[in-house]
Amino acid sequence: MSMTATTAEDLFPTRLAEPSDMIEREQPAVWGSPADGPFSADELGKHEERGFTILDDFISSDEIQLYSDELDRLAADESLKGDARLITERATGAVRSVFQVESLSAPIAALARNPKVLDRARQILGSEVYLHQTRVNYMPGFKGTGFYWHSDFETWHAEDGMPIPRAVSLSIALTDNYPYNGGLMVMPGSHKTFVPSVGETPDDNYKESLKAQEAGVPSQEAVTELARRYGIDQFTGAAGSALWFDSNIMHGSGSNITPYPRSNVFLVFNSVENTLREPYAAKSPRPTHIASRDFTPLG
Ligand code: 6CS
Ligand code: FE
Repeated sequence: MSMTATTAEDLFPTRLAEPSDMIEREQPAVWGSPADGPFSADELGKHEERGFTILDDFISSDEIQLYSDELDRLAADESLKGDARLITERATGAVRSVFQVESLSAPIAALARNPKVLDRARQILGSEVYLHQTRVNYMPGFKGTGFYWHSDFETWHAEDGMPIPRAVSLSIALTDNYPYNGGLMVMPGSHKTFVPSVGETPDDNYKESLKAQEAGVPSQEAVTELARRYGIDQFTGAAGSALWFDSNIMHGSGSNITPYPRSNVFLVFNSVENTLREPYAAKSPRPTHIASRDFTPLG
């Protein structure tokens, strides 16, 4: 099999009528080498094996303040009310996410080009990269709701037309992540296994899926099998820590009934050799504020 997607062949059939076998992925998670950037050989090896890397103190306290101020500004921005880029909580109407945030915040646009970010994204993906999706997430205390288990790549493949899992996400924590305030759970190593989902993609699925994902999630049997194979880890870390994770890793989060809110900046880099086509399992592509079709390399 070719490592780059040069044909329109669908290597990851999903949103199927019937359950089907899991697919063992042939593509690596790490496409570059130690000489290409800041990650050491050891870090790259662990990233390949586990599908994620945590870097403590990735940003300084001044940077935490800068981006937190941007989050506060965006959440309070009256001109964004009713804007498609703003996603609110079903139950409370509180701001849950703001998408395409690099177009709304100069500091976040600059962050994506900061060498400590961009050089690592390029190193993992072994090519020039562009921004597939960006957002800031707000999980309030007491009433924050999580996301059921999913692979991001499953959605990006089915609904956005991303050919193969050659994308990496960076989540930078702006608040402390404890085991108990709705933090992300991941299954280490699960990025190697693609779980086809059952059920057609509803029209305009994105209007609901960014509040609570229903289409494209794995069956309970599949989650049970993956947990048996890989176990479950939780991302904890102080504000300023970074989580780099593979596009296909199985992850999810619970709700947050603690008083401690959780917020992060979330940047998804895709390889310029893996640009989007037509969706593999949806009638029409999602809007570009959720899945960019501007494939200009970051530089
Ligand atoms: O839709 C997206 O692009 C992202 N959001 C959800 C809830 N699932 C897939 C992916 O993580
Ligand atoms: Fe996700």
